[in-house]
Amino acid sequence: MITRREFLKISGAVFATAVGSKLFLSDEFSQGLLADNTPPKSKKQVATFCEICFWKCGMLADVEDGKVVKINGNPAHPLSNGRLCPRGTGALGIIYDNDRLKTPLIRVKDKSGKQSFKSVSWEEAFDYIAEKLQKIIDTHGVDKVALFSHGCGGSFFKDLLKGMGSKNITAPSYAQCRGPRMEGFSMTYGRDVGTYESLDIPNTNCVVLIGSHLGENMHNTQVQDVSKAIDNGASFITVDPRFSTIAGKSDHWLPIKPGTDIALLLAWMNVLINEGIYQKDFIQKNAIGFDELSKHVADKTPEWAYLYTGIEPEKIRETARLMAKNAPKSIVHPGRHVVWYGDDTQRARAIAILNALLGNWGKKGGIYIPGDIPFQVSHGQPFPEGKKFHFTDKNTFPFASSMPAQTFINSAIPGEDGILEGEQMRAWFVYGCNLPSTLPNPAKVRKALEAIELVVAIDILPAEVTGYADVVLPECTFLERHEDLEVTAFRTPFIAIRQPVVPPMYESKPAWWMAKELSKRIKINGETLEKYFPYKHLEEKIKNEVETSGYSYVELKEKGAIVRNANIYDDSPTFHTPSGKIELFSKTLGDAGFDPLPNFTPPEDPPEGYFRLLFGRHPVHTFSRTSNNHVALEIFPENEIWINVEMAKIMGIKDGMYVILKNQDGIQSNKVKAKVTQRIRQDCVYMVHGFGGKDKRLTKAYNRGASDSDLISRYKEDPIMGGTGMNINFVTLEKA
Ligand SMILES: Nc1nc2c(c(=O)[nH]1)N[C@H]1C(S)=C(S)[C@@H](COP(=O)(O)OP(=O)(O)OC[C@H]3O[C@@H](n4cnc5c(=O)[nH]c(N)nc54)[C@H](O)[C@@H]3O)O[C@H]1N2
Ligand SMILES: Nc1nc2c(c(=O)[nH]1)N[C@H]1C(S)=C(S)[C@@H](COP(=O)(O)OP(=O)(O)OC[C@H]3O[C@@H](n4cnc5c(=O)[nH]c(N)nc54)[C@H](O)[C@@H]3O)O[C@H]1N2
Ligand code: SF4
Ligand SMILES: [Mo]
Repeated sequence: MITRREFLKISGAVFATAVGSKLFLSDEFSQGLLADNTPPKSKKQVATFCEICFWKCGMLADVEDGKVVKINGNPAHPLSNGRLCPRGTGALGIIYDNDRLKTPLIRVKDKSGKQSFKSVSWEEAFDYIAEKLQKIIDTHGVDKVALFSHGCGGSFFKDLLKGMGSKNITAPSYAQCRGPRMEGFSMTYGRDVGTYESLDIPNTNCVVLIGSHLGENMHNTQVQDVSKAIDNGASFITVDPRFSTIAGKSDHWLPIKPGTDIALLLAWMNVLINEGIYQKDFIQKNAIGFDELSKHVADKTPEWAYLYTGIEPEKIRETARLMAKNAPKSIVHPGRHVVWYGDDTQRARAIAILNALLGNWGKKGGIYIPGDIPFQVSHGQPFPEGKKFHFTDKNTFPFASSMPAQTFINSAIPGEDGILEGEQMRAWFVYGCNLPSTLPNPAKVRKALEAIELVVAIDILPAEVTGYADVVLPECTFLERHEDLEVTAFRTPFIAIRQPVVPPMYESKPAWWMAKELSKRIKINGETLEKYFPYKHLEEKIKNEVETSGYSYVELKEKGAIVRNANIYDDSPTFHTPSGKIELFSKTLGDAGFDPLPNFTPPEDPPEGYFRLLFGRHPVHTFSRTSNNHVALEIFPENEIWINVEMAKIMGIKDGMYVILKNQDGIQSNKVKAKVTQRIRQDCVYMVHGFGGKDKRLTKAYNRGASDSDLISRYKEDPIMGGTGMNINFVTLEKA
């Protein structure tokens, strides 16, 4: 068999098949490392942290003769406590994936206009980007340059953009994920609950989950916390249209009608206030707007909520009393992926208010105050003020603390969405985001990717998004690179290191190096941007930071983390809201023309014959990131569509049968296996996100299961902060 490198030596180019105006590369020439059965000559263990999701657990990698053979949880790292989730231990399937990007690629056209990717040197790739980008900046302005980013290495490209003077930095993990929660909690308490939700689950007596499907949503530490709470006898109340894994471990499963959670939350408040079982002293001392809230929920009785939610009034009362009985050791989980119906900031507000009535802020078994660890970041040159793209009014949201990613899509195509010819965005860097499977309305995302003059994709795999790029930069995997230190406020605040476990394979390189090399080639006002990357090697920077902060770099390298204790409870917490109190009633929202207290509006019902399409996580997969990982695929090879047994019977659909989904706009899915089950309501169907790969270059992901994203042709924007509610699509099922 011929290896890719030999092949490139022969031809200097890689075959490609054109799709639309841009192309997908087919790569039949990759070949993995051969298994070696001889006993190892050298063995070592290296500490680092994971990047298979963004929880960043500490790992210890066993390396034998330069090859990673096993990945373990780091006992000295507070996010893993010696354990990893199955995705973390399956990281070998990422580093040794034959389909990895191996060299930089540039899109070229032959005489007949046919496009293909050409494998080039790093020099050539950088020079190509720099030339195109410089022209765009000089002609159209730096405000036409943007970055999509998800993951640690994105920070170096953020610095590159900031150095250029562009403020156009977006992440789908905001408006397609936890943005509404951030804004809802910030408006109520003056801060969000943080990336590592500051929930004292191990010490609590009652946890309420509004859809959060912990255990399938596999954030390691939180799942460990949940099992501690279960061992301690804590009560769980799970609200989910689907009997999730955690519903199976709960005292109460409330199979709510999708989209009606605000009604339930208001009814719970009604019970707590009506029966006088809320934390009165806490509210009196810490909150404003109780009288308004009290009036607001007076008629939101359990009987009222029953009409919308389908949850029996007595069940609503019983569960309200259960949370009140345990307060303040009682937590309503704020959720994480909360962009569901377009009224998501208001639902987050309702959750925040309910938590306030339980008086748990700063309390043991409640929402703790994360502790900080002293640390001195070394900065390069200060960044210029920076310019933002002139977004249309429709794409501007009053309370968006980050830029919603879909507004970038809406700024790419001249003649659409009010973007005039010549005023569109021109250059995109895409770091670690697979845009067509991440943003709603993927048809439009693909069109935008085609319209953008220069697309640079930085990825480890030939993910679909790279098929739309002009230049593809192959990053080495997280096991092969340094990153900035992870300095984290937590129950036990810590500093953690990512360092190469083995050297990068192929021609792949770390993001810091790419951004630094590019910085040498781009000039603003006659000066290059290298001053924003004031180090020869990133390790020099992090070592310096650790040592000037008074810690031992040797210790950090060896242990993987430096951990401190902190006092995380506070009986007199401070709230950085305008009033300095918890704002049950939000004047800020009211003044901006929004409901100052959350209101419930019933969602649109599915049309006759249609089901609401719901989606979520699987314990061994992360989005499309693991859809090509053979270790994960051995455990869960393809996604399924969950359908209620009664509905399946009526439709003649049997368990395990392949079906095609068609949405309200006529969009069809790949074939996908039906999972006929009692564990879901009759009005909705459910599937795991991240499947239905379309790109043949991902040999293992190609054509496996169906893509939820493709069926999300509609979304409803949250007018407060721009979150894209994606649970508003409906599908029918037909036998395949
Ligand atoms: N339909 C639908 N859409 C969703 C969701 C859903 O459930 N359904 N979930 C939403 C949520 S919660 C979120 S947070 C977002 C996440 O969406 P994104 O921010 O796009 O994140 P991922 O899907 O993880 O991005 C995957 C890309 O990162 C690449 N990658 C993996 N590791 C590395 C690396 O080390 N370096 C680089 N440079 N690239 C790497 C992968 O190959 C892949 O192309 O999606 C949202 N969109
Ligand atoms: N294994 C694994 N774990 C992950 C990830 C991963 O990719 N893989 N991704 C991580 C990321 S980035 C995020 S943001 C989180 C996301 O994880 P979560 O925040 O837990 O959220 P979702 O994926 O939106 O939740 C889907 C659940 O909500 C239910 N649901 C749908 N509609 C409704 C409704 O109207 N009301 C209620 N009450 N429930 C509803 C669904 O049935 C499903 O059980 O997971 C994280 N953890
Ligand atoms: S939760 Fe799993 S995938 Fe996420 S960082 Fe931890 S080990 Fe990695
Ligand atoms: Mo997310």
